[in-house]
Amino acid sequence: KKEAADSPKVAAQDTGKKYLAEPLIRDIFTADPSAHVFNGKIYIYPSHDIEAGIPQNDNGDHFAMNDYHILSMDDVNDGKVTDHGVGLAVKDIPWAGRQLWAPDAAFKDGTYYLYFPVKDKQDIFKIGVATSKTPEGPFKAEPQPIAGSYSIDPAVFTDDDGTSYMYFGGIWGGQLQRWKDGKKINESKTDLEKPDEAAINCRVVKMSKDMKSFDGKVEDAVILDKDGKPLLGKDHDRRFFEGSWMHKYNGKYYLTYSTGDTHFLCYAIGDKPMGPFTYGGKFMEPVEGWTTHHSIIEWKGKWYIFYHDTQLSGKTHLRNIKVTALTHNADGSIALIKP
Ligand code: FUB
Repeated sequence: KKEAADSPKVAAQDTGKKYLAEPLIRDIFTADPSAHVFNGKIYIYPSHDIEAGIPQNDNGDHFAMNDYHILSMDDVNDGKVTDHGVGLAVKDIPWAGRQLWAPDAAFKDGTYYLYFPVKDKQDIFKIGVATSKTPEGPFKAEPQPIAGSYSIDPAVFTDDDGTSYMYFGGIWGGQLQRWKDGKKINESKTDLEKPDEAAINCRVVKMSKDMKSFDGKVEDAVILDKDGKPLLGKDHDRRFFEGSWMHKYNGKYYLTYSTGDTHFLCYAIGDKPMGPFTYGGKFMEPVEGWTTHHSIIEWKGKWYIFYHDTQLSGKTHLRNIKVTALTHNADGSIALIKP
């Protein structure tokens, strides 16, 4: 794994708070934490890693998760986490086959929505939605995946005008390379295998008012370099791989994501929620373990990143979630975190 080269600024870590950058929960393995502030508390929707005994491969078969535990914190400043138990399980999703990967959640008009990627019975990743009247669940899944969905890692962002958008996708085991304009195009196990052409983009789509379907066409969340050219497939240090998140800061839209096989978290900035976005830099160096996946929230006027590593197990498929401070610099960049 490499060191990030393009950001000289290092985020100040708050060493006075011992839980920062330490595992938040130790009795189960958790990963891919999507954090949200609901009802004045922080709710975390993570993957629940288990030892399934499946050897590690590039397809991610070793990530064979079966359910989600929903967690909450009264305050990011005390590090205490409540585990609300199982909020949704594969066995309760009528269309699901295997592998419950990184989820996200949203709230609208008295209902909480849990969005989840899982392979269907034909082993194709689709994205489903489940609902609950409480943020901690339990959630009830809709009988079918969201029409027009594919691939993994949904992240739902609601803009100031109340419009919600889903960002999604992940290449390699996440199968995004198999799709174009909503249709299956190939069976590649990695990417488009066209290193000198534009890289595969994260996808973005407006959510319908019912939050259970897409409103309009799934678009590419295009990431351009400083010269306005799309990042290329061979640009593994900067191109989108998986694990997107959206947050708004000072009126700008920050698309953040993992570069996968180069293990960075990067950001790209846009003027509109659906892009295009201009690549801004790396903001987290590689963590322990192959995957890196995050979410970003504002809490009491400060910004935090929830992420994971493998500190507790040393195994790439048995991860533990963490939180630490995130700093926006005055020039709009995000300070580099050295985990
Ligand atoms: O947890 C399974 C997969 O690993 C996620 O969907 C990816 O983002 C990566 O973290």
